[in-house]
Amino acid sequence: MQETLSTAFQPESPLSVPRLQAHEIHPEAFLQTYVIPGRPVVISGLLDGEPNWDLDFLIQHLGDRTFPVRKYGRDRYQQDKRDWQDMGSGVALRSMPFAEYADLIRSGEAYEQDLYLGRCGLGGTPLADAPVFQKSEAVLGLKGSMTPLNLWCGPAGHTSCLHYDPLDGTLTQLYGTKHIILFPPSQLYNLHPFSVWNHLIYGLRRRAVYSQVYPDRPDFEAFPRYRKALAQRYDVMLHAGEILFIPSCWWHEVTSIGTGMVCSVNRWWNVPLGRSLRTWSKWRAHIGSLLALPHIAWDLLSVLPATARKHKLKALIQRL
Ligand SMILES: O=C(O)CCC(=O)C(=O)O
Repeated sequence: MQETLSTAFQPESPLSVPRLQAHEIHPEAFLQTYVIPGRPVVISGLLDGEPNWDLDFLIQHLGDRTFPVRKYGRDRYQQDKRDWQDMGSGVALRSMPFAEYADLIRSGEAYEQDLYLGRCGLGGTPLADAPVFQKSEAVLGLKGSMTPLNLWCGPAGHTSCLHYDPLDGTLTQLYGTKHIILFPPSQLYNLHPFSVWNHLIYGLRRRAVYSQVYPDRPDFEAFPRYRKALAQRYDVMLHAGEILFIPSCWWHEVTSIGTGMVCSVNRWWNVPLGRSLRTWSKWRAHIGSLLALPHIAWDLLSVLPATARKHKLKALIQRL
């Protein structure tokens, strides 16, 4: 299988995210130290005894379920992001049963075309209520989940580009390793985000929560403020059995490393009110979504008379 592309640029001294062992955690202390202020943290030892979520395990539990697979295309990362017409959940989708996608991973085609199974809800599948998640969420004292569990799975070498989410997230690593670059919300403008006005033209295909910078191949001439952001860069290697708490509006770029398949599950959580109100990035994301509404309404209207209406509606909902 393929090796991950080597990176051309290394920051001088990235910061590191604190790590906790499951037995050290008290839910109230976790809430006060990490959730209320919004600090990222890696937790180990909560998934001990969990079976390997390798391809055979996933085929056994999800093989006949159909998922929307994102078609990124491998040459995308050679392009200037300002030329991108879509990103994240806005990219073109191809629906297929998980077993078929697994074949594409095994044959190397998923790597060649950068086909990624991103943010696929596990609701209604045999893995939806896997006890391991209930146990780990209870230990962390997390309450107010806003979404079901989502699967993020694909070939090593895939990168989910630098972006932020308006909700708190827990990313649970189940197979393989992901390299995650993080920046705090304070670096919003130093990361040169796409403008919110993009949403008027592109709807949710080009999002204001994405950065125009490649953090490991920066074009300092085009994006000079990125130099300042580097002083606030954190790097994490998230291994199978570890959970990363990503507070709302923390920027993250996630790269699957090594060889073969890499798999995680995430969930998003309500943000404590005080932090939610004072984080401008969150408001900005919501303003972007509001500006996208006319475009979404237009997409909906144009889908209604279409022949493959059900399929196109599904693709639209996946983007939201
Ligand atoms: O694992 C990935 O590829 C991306 C995950 C992500 O963006 C998240 O958990 O918020």
